[in-house]
Amino acid sequence: MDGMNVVGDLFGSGRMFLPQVVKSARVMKQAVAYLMPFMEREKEEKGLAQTRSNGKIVMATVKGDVHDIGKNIVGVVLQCNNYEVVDLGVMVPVDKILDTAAKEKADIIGLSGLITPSLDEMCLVASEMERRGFDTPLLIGGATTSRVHTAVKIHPNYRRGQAIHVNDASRAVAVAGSLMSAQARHGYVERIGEEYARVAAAHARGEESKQRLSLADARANALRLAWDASTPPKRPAFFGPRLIEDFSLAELCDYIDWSPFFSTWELTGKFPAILDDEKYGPAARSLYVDAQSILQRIVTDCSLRLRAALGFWPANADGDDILLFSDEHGGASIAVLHTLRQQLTRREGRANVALADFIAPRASGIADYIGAFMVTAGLGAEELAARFKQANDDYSAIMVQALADRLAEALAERLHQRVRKEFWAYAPQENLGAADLIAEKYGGIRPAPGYPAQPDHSEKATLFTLLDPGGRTGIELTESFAMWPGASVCGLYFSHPQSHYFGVGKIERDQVEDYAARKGWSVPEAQKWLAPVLNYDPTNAARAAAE
Ligand code: B12
Repeated sequence: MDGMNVVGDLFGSGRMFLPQVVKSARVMKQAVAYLMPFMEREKEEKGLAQTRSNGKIVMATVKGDVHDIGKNIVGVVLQCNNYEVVDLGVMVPVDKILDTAAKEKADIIGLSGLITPSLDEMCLVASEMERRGFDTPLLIGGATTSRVHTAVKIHPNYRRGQAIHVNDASRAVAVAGSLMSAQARHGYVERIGEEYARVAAAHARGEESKQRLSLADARANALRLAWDASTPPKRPAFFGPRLIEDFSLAELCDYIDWSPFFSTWELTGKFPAILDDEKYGPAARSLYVDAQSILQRIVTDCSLRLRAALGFWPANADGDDILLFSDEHGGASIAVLHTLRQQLTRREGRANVALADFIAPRASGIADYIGAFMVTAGLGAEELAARFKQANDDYSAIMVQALADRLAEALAERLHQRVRKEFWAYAPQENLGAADLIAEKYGGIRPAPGYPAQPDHSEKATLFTLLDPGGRTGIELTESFAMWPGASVCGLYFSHPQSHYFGVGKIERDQVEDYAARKGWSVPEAQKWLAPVLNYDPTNAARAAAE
């Protein structure tokens, strides 16, 4: 434990990096597991008191969300610093989190999540903590969480205690330390409270001045591509959904984008340059060697299973929606994909884009097409990671998760390449290397529901119905539209050479009402799923309407 204190100090002062810490934790855990029976016996014989931890933390990925790599990393780092961590896993309902926290007499509660619907669930946990009379500090982490969201949306639900955003593992120890210190705690919580009040006030001031274009004006400035019957969009090789099974883990290794892998381990920089980075180089090289060795084991043992489904449909734009047809003779559409339009004021000559602009409008009479896909590389990942955890090897368990995520992205990349060259074949001669693929030097895009071009996660439900009605991929959608297994991706294919990625940005109430009508939702329902992109506060708007 003294050794781990040194590791903790070195990590805190930036002289040791995350992979080295997690690796040290493995030595510590395995040594403790060996020594524990002897230590217990000695304590009993000598009548010694139990050694106390620095504090107890109950952690969970919230209901509806499946992402836990960040939480797992934080858990290991806290354990290294002598905190007792009760990890409840993923998709944990609020009652289980709070009942466990009460039963375990937790000093701190920690929540994690990947996608924006989880932010709402975090607000719910905070308000339940208020209702049930908790005053335990509430730590918030995960990709879409932020200091502003914590200050503006989560903390106001929890006046009895303090919600605190923690953006990475290295900060988690300092925050927990301040909260557990009898001397520092009061001042620390007070400072955070004041800081969040300032953040919330600045946010409210910023909101007032952010008027956007009306939806009508934004539509008047839509992107108008030159649809020309003489160069019609290329027809795909087949229509409808298909399961594609001829992928191998080995072929995917060449399609891995390694840069995000290093950022997962808090080593930021572009691959392969990071291997020679002055600061991170040695840690990055050692991590890369370990990753390669586990990856080779996964390939040899086939311990992760790949699944991919894709499909193509005749399609035409109808305003901001995209209508899908079963065949090229038109008729009634079999599905509607809904898209959102940018409402920010654009510079002269720049359009207010929606994804629907990349598909030929119905009125053009031009036959156009759209594709969709869903892939996973995560089947088997949970079991493999659990085997490593069982052996007190969190380093390899986290590595498995990080590699499964990379393989899911690699599968999406490889499938998209085959779509361009083989299935849709609008670029059969394309010949791009791995770096060019990562740099997206090809024609066409594959935007995913949840990404900035389509922030509405619920659109995944339409893709699932179209692509995998029988559930043969093994990928499941949770109530928050997260995909299980975690290492899964789904999205759309657009082939138009001018299709590009963009961010919808914030939208106004007029678009929310229009979108709700198109989706068959009530306005409050639309506001719930579009919460992160609303350019107004629905609670203020409702209050103003009532006054
Ligand atoms: C890797 C990644 C993936 C992987 C892995 C996902 C998984 N296994 O769940 C793959 C490629 C599979 C993927 C898929 C998807 N992704 Co993704 N993904 C990312 C990416 C690039 C990094 C996330 C990550 O793993 N970071 C590394 C870990 C270690 O960091 P972390 O989780 O944030 O944790 C750290 C801190 O937050 C903190 N922390 C975390 N938890 C806790 C808890 C406590 C108590 C504390 C104290 C601290 C703490 O400490 C951690 C360690 O430093 C982000 C973009 C980004 N740069 O953040 C997008 C991102 C999260 N993804 C996004 C989306 C939309 C998706 C998809 C929905 C896309 C799609 N339609 O297919 C899917 C959903 C997957 C699913 N299972 O449902 C969006 C989410 C935006 C939104 N509006 O919701 C992002 C933000 C990208 C973007 N810019 O739009 N994704």
